[in-house]
Amino acid sequence: MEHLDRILIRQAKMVLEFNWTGEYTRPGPRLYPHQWSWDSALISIGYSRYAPERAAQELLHLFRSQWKNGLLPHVVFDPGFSEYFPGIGFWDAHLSPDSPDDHQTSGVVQPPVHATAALELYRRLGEDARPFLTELFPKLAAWHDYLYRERDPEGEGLVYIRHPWESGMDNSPIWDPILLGMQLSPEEIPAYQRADTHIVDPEDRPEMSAYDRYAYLIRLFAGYGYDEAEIRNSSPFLVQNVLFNALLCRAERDLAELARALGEDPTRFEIRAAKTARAMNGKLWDEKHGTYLDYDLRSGTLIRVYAASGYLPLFAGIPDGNQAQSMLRSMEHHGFYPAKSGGICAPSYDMYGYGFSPVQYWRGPVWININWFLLRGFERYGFTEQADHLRATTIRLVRDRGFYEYFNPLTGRGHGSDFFSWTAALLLDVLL
Ligand code: 9YW
Repeated sequence: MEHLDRILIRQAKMVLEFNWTGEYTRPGPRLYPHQWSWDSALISIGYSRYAPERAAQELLHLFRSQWKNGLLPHVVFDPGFSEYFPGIGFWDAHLSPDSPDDHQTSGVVQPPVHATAALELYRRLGEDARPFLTELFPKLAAWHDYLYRERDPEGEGLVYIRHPWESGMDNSPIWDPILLGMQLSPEEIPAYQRADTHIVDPEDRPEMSAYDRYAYLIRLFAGYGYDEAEIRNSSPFLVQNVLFNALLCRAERDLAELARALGEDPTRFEIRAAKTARAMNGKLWDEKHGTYLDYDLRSGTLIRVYAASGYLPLFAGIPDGNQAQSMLRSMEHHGFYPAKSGGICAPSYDMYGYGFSPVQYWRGPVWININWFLLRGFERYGFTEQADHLRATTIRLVRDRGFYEYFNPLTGRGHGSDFFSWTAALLLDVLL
């Protein structure tokens, strides 16, 4: 191993150590003081490589706040930190009979990478992981059952998200058509105070108008006591998201493998994973552009906005060989793979797209988790040259610029939170 890589590995471990609270790992020091759901799964993948105890603790701590109906909340609050919006009082999760009695959480979810993380740990630890798996397996199954039961009412194999934050890509241009259509009167906008724009440059963060809509949706859900049937009837935002369903499909397959390891029946997970893959190919595949698109259940139309998440089905093995080839061509053509023009891979949104910004969060910047999903996807399909290039780019970006939350795809400059945990964790996964 190269000397520079050894230094980088030491630094990455220091970032995770710095954010470790004794119970879970914060995504970043000031901006994100609580526990976030998909962050923890990705962080656990990094820990699996060198600190398996921590990997287990991270996931078990998160699942202790799972709701009684299986919902896994996107944030588990540390009540000691109040400088975060939206906090405990804005979510009012206690209005749901399903929320936990002894933990404070949000009332939306994030992409389900948890079974994938648990399988990663099992692969590293083998039989030593059995006690951890025995505890986590029923909770993972309840989480996936919740998604297929509550979020897929028509039994299509595609689950819906009901808030942009549930995709993990808060202000992606994918949501613009829906958010633009949500015309709120001043009385409909709840009173709130943002905390993020005091900590990092407001220019880098989502717009006020987007936050008004995020806040509106939260209060709408709280007003219904988080009753899913009521929300389904009334939420203006109801989307079958490519990223979420691709990661769910992969996680279902990984859960089936965990079931096999534990001597449980994997059949129901295998059947659901296959159904999700079929539905994605049937309903969300855009043959002309060689990518997958989100579907807006309210308008009954595909959302024709091209984002890097449209290529994540590669991570789950959903496209066949021909589709995968055409996805590769499409990435090059649509500015997601700007290697040839000297740009930095992979912008989160089409570099030539109308809503592109090199600094604004999910509207263009490079995110290490998206790169990691794509890298593992390229490897899966034998796209060795592209995988090598993406791996080298990702390592260089972090080595030269720091452990940032996201990076400008034109200049490489780091933005958002420094000492960002999943950047460190996924880099460790790539390097170790
Ligand atoms: C927020 C913590 C989270 C991530 C999301 C990302 C951002 C903002 O930070 O959300 O305040 O929740 O968009 O994917 O989990 O890192």
